[in-house]
Amino acid sequence: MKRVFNFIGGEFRSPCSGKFLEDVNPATGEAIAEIADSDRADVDAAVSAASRAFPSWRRTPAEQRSGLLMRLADLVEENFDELASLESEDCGKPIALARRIDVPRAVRNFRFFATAILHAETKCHPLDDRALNYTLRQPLGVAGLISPWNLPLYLLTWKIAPAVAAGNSCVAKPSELTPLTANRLAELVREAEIPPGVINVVQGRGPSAGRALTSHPGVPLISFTGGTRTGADVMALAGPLFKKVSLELGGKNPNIVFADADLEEAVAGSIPSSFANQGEICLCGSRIFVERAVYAEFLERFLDRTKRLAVGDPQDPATEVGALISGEHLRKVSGYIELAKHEGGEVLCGGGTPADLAERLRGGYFLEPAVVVGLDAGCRVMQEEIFGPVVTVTPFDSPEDAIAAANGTRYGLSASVWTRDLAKAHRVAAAIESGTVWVNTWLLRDLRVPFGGMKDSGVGREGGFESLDFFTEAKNVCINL
Ligand code: TXE
Repeated sequence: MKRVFNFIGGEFRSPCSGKFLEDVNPATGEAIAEIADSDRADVDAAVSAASRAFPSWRRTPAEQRSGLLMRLADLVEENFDELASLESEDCGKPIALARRIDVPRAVRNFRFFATAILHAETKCHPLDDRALNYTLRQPLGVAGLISPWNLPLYLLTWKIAPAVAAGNSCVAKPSELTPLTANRLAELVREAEIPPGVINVVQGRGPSAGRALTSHPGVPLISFTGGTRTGADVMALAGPLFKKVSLELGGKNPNIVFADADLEEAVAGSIPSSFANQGEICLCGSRIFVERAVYAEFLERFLDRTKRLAVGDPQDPATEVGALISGEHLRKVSGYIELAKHEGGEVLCGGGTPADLAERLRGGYFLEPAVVVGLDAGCRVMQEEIFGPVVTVTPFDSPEDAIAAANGTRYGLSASVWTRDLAKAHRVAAAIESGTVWVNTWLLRDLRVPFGGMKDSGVGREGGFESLDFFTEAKNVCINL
């Protein structure tokens, strides 16, 4: 079986303990690789390698750093098909989605930050004729980058690219559930001739490798994307060490459809916002609120489309909904469908195993997309992040109702609003407590804009120059005139 090692100081190394974990294909339930089950000793080795690489990397001219990252972007693009296939096999997502979103976005992440550093500017504050204050932005050292399993290559590169473009070295810890594309990326890092130690990858579990990285005294900065509970643990470990921390956590995002919306567009947009990547995207709109006048019509059209989604083999280009990440996660999501019934909801479609799965997919973690109605806004199914293909649809009577319902959870990551009334769109967008509000669209990302969550959805903003700010420290130089 294929073995996945750590990538430390430009070399692939066995974990110090000699232990490996199984990596499972979610579509079949079968092991496809063994991955390094790293611990503190491996993290120490990776941080040492990154610390040794940092002084010369930070002095490497921006144009040269940029050139190396552009070369890496080209290599990701040259290996597009292989990476898309690996991503689909490792996390159960439809290959069409990996081709449309994950791999192109990884290429864009590298190109975006490789070019952004060529245009960086700094501020100068003249203090009358007495002094000039200018801001020097400097890299911090070794960046600790912890990423999840739902968009493995996309989110890993969203952290690596700005961190190293800004002149830091890094230790990345991908999710233990999806190690394969990070491993392939490490091979491409070597092929791109990025100096050894600038980008290191430590594979393994959160409680061992992840915690060791978060608490390592040689790592002044942690960028984390994952579950809200894990984020709290990361903060608790990093806080007393005064690390710079960015947390991108879960969501329970509202998707609000007003009666004056283009209903066809709202329905068409609500399908991917509910079920893309099996609902395993933190930005998915898992709570749909529809103005009562069009509720019945929306629901009918939405149900019709949901029932027609092609659920099955992730490697089939026609598949629209693949397998959930693990058996444990499938049980958790299915548990919420049962809970919805107990809480007084009605499951109008989905929630079962697709009937016509091929023989080799029978051990996979598939779930038909489910639509639930009739729940109260305060119940657990409408409050807790499910992170699967389960969506609630609820009517509302006024913009105030919709805003109150949208804001009535502990989360605040993103929202969608569907309306033709421009003034209403602006008013509602301003009132919703979330880091992003999309109007008449979903998941339309511009890499220049700040990205992150309010409330329990996270701390800090990344995106564009804000990412470069996060991965550097501002120093004020005051020149007495
Ligand atoms: O994520 P974890 P899990 C949500 C979603 C999901 C839940 C749990 O609701 O059901 O989180 O998912 C590493 N110290 N999201 O358990 O555990 C871990 O190895 C340091 C939303 O898979 O948060 C992995 O690399 N690191 C989310 C990463 O953290 C730790 C995407 C994320 O894993 C650690 C994924 C620790 N104590 C899940 N424990 C989003 N915002 O997109 C784990 N890790």
